[in-house]
Parts: sequence; C-alpha cells; structure tokens
Amino acid sequence: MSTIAIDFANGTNRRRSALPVAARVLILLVCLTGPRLLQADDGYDLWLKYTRIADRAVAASYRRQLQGWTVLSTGATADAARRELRRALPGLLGETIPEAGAVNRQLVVGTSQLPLLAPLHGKVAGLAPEGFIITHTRIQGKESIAIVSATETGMLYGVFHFLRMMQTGQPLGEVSSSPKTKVRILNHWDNLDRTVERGYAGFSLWDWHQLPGYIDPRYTDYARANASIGINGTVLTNVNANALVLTPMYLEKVKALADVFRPYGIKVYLTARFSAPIELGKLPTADPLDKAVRAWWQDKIREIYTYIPDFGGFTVKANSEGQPGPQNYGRTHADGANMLAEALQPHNGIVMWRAFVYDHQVPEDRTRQAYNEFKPLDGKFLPNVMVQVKNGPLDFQPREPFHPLFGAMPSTALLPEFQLTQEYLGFASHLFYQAPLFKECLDADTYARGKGSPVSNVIDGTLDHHTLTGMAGVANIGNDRNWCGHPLAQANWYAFGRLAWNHQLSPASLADEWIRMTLHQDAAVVQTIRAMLLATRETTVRYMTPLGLHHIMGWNHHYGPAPWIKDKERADWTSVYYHRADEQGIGFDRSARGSNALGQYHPPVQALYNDLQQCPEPYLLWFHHVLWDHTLRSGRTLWDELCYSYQQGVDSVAWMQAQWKTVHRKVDDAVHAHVTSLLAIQYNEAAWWRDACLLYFQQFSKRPLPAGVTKPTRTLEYYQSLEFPFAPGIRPKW
Ligand code: BDP
Repeated sequence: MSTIAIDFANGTNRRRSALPVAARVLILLVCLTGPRLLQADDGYDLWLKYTRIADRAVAASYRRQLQGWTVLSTGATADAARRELRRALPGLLGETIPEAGAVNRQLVVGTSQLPLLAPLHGKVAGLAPEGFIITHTRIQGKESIAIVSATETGMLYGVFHFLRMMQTGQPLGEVSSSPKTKVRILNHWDNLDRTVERGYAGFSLWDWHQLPGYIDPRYTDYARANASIGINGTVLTNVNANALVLTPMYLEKVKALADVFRPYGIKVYLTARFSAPIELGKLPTADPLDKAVRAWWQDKIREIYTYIPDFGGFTVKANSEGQPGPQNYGRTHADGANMLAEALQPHNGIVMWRAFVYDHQVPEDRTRQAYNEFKPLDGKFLPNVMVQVKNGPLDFQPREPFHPLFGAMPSTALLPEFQLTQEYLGFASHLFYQAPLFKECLDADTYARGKGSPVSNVIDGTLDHHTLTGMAGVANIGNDRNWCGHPLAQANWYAFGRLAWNHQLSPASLADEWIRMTLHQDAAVVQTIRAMLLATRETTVRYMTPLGLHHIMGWNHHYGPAPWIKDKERADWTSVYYHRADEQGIGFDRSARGSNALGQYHPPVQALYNDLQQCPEPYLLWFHHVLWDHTLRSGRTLWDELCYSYQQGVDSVAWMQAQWKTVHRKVDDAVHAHVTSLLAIQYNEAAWWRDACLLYFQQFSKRPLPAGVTKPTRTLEYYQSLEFPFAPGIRPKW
C-alpha cells in the first residue's frame, strides 16, 4: 500500500502504467472508500467507542467546562484512568484537551486522601469504598469538576461514569454514586482447553497455552469494559471444574491475568474442584472433615495467595450434575463450604457455593430440591460464604418464577446468578435483551418480611442486614471479535454490570445508554432500537415457552424445540417431565394439589399462584396442569391461546425485522448487515419452535389450529428427526 501511496503522491506515471487499468481502478476505490471500510464497526470497542459527540451545542458546552484535565493520583489505577481520558476526550470532542496547564476551568481526578481534594472528603465519607462523587468546586482558585473517591478504584469508576455522561449527552451535573452490592462478578464457564461450556461467541478469551508468556492486549480491554460498568470480579474457570488450574503451572497463568486486571479493580477467582485433594494431593479422600484434607486446602490456598495476594476466592459446584462434593462423604454443603471458607478467611477470600443442586434419584420435583437441601442449612455457613442461587428454581429458562430460596435464608448471604450466555435463549443467533428478565427477578416480592421484600433487597443485604452482597452473571463472552457473538448481545453484559451496581436502574434507560454509546446517538434511532430490545424478552417467551411452559428444548445441546424428549437415563433432563401434556391438558401442577413447590414460597406468594383462576397467566403452566378447554382472560381456550402465543412470537420477530430495516444507513453497515442476517435466522427458528411445538402438542389436544395461526408445512416426524451433533457450547465429557 505504501509504495502505491508514494507513487500517487509523486504523481509519476511510471509505476502506475505498470498496473492494469482494472487494478488501478480498484486501488483508487480502496483509497477513496478505504477509510470508511476500515472504520466498519467490528464491535470490538464495545460501548467504549468514544465517537464524536454529534450535538454541537452539547459538545461546545462540554468543551467550555473542560479546558484542561488532570489525574492527581499516582499508581497503576490512576494510570488506567489517565489512559482512558486520553483516549476518550479527543474522541468525544474531536480535539485534544490539554492535561493540566494554565486553564480557567478544569477536570480534576483523584482520591480524597490527596491534600488538594481533602476538603471533599466529607462528601465521599458516607459512600461505599468504591463509591465516588462528581462535583463542581473550586480547586486552587479554578472552577473545577472533581471526580473523587476514597479509593483508587472508586476514582476510576467515577471517570467511567463521567465519560458515560458525555457519551450519552447528559449535563455534567453533580453525581454521588455508591454500589448497592459488593461482589459484582462474571462467571466464565471456560475450560482449560479453551472451549466454553454454553459459550456461543467463540473460544475462551484466556489463552492458557501461551500465558503467562504472551499477554493478549485484549485482557486489558476486557478489564476496561468491566471496570466501566462496575464489575469487580471474574471467575476464570468453568463451574464443572478441572483441578489442574490449582497447580503451579496454571497459577502462574492465573497470576498473569490477575496482574492485568488489578489496576482496574478486578479480582480473580477460580472454581474449586471438590475432589482436588485426591486428584492433585493424592489423598485417599476429599472428606471436608478429614484433617489431612483440610490441611491440604489450607496449604493450597496459602500457595495461591503467594501468586495472587488479592485472590478473591472460589466458586464451587458440588454434588450437582455429577460433580464431586461433601455429600460423597455424608457431609453437608455447609461442611464443604465452611472448610474452604475457613482456609480463605485469613486472606480475606470468599466462597461462592452454588445452590444449583438436584438429583434424579430423589423422587421429588426438581424445582423443589435446592430449597429442600439448603433451607435447613440457613445460619450454618461461615460469614465469608455466599450461597449462589440461580434466578429461578429450574435453570435459566426464558421465564421462571423467582427462586424460593430468596427470602428463605435470612441468615445467609445469597448471591443471585443470572445467565448472560443464551443457553436457553437462542444461543448467540437470537436477539434477547435480558435486562427485563433480570429486573423481573430482582423486583419480585418474596414477602419474606411482609409486602415490600423484593429479591433486590434480599441480595443487596438491606432486608436481612448482610454486608457481603453481590450479583453473579454467567458470561456471554468469547474470543469472537465482537466479544458476544450477536452484535447486540453486548447489551446484556452491559446491563448486568450496571444493575449489579444499581438494581434500581430500568431496562429502558440501560438500553438507551448502551445504544447511544455503541450504535448511534440520534434520538429516533435510539428509540427504535430500544423498542426492539425491550420487546425481545416477551417475544422469545412466546415463540419458545409461552404461558409458563419450560424445559422443552433440544436434548443436551439445548438447541431448538424438542418437547418430545422422553425416556432418557434421567427423567429430569427430559421435556415430558416438565410439560406433562396429556389428553386432558398440559402443565406441571406445583400447587398444593400437585408437587407443592409453591409451598416453598411465603404465603402471599402461594396465594397469588395457587388458584388456577387467579394465577398470573405468564406462570400458568409452571404452576398448574390446565385443561385444553380452560378459558383464559382473553376469552380463548388454553389451546387457542397457546397457538396464538406461538404465532405472536413469530410475528413479533417479523416486526423486529421491519424495525431494524428502518435504521439501515443509520447504524454502521457491517453491524446492520450482521444483525439483519441474525434476525432472519431468529425468524426461521421462531417459526420452527411454533410449528414443532404446536404439531407435537396437537397430538394431545386433538384440536385444530385456530384461524390466524400459520399451518406448518412440515410434519412432526420431520422436526423430530433433526439432529445437531455439533451445536456449539455442549458440555465437554472428560
Ligand atoms: C446448566 C447447563 C450446564 C451447567 C449447569 C450449571 O446446561 O452446562 O453446567 O447449568 O449451572 O444450565 O452448573
């Protein structure tokens, strides 16, 4: 390229004439359009693009207030803040803003320990350590906007918040912000061979093979992205754990990542395989009450801290889906968790012990099992243990009621777990903005202490006075250039982090922020895309699992519809176990007449769902077995409503496609084309879900499809014959 550019600049014909005309035209085209092509948005920059502020008046007002800027603090985190401002301000304002210098109005960043900022100490004193303020004040006689926190990390969060205000065109007013939870953490289900369980965005970001020698610059960008939304922890490895990560060779690699993340306030955590004392330590047992086992873990943990002095701790999946655990030795989950907690405690580490447990050999509704096992253990966990509870009692379905453990374990710190990766939500092909799903759970009233006891107040510690609080999200991140596979799926990573910081934020406002920072600043475009995002949750519920249906997806890989799955080695991994369709009706009776899973909730919640006539229809078939001719609020029979719901789901995807068309030439061409293709896949797959499910359920209902519902063009046998041995994200077998 450079030779050609030089030739052109010199205006000589000599080299040019050596090229055929077609090649010259091509080169000219590349030269003319190249910059545009080069700028095609590949999604790598996430919401940290810092594109120039389009509204000139807004930009001018920012410029007036920011004649210069300075980060007063020193150290690695201050350097990170400085680098971010250096990158962002010229991008946003289209010119370089001087650092320090003789200016009248300035931005000043630092911690409240600095003498210059000490007068602001009172304002930050009441905040959580990671909290910050953005305030207008005079510093050394100059009008200043000060970003101040008691800690370096809080200061960095303040910088990102300030930049977000600019990116979203807000006035640079006063802000005082403090996180509502402490451990805001991603769970990577990443394996040491770089496959990602239930990952749909390529391979793991962690290049275990080349670590610690090669530090991919992407690790820093990962840290920046997380810090920008307040995420302060990352569990690097899969809950289906491999003990090898606890060996010195891997700890060197983990240390290298921890060193990159530290300046961004991000702690590293690992998954602990419960049988590691046997596998690595060659002990005969992993019994948590065995002295040698306890000593092994203590030594191992001490060793980890020699590599990573601020190691966060462990996530543990035990006695679940074949993973080893304390019950192998007749011990309880509390015995197992406390053994690790005791060893971590001197180093300030924590244990996140998962409550995702169920056993097909237990003759009990699967959704009741976690509560049965954990509720009696309330009060038995050490203070540095959190019990990690999935949002619903089954497994990340498009819709589930909130988990009954929320509100049932007042003496235990509960860590909610959401799944950002779209295992049951169309993988990375379907657009599914999850903030409404997160919020539905967070806002649900547990009635644990009477009306007004939402899940959000259980998990932020306010209801039962816990100080160890948090929110965990199973990451949807891989090494795809755009991080999350679907170009718009980054919005879920974004919304998760922001909600973990402040669960009061609304899905609409978060969508707004993300779109403005990532796709476009124009209000009409933002509005169109926001409407699409907000519609995705209900849309998907309708074409996959309407009216409270659940777990009717493909066997093992979980791709596509398969309500016919039965006769497997585990009933609780089949579909018929959950939908229970028969000639009378469909649905799982979890009321007092059935499995009484409802009995695990507080009485007002039971009252809401127990009566078939009163039960909110989104949860109807979750809690009841309902006759096909039962009349719903719409006046339609259950069968007809089911058919219409599936149809509406498909129609809404068509609506999304139409909406997306209207922003053509507004959002980046590459992004637009990519999403257009994915929406077409989503449409086809929505129709597949509708047709396969209705044909299957029709065998039981024996009723015709009502008018307005598209007739399937293929047979049920066809759908049942489909196989997808290479669907992505399958759990590895080792
Ligand atoms: C299920 C996944 C499985 C995970 C499990 C878990 O299918 O791959 O290991 O959750 O959360 O949804 O442990």
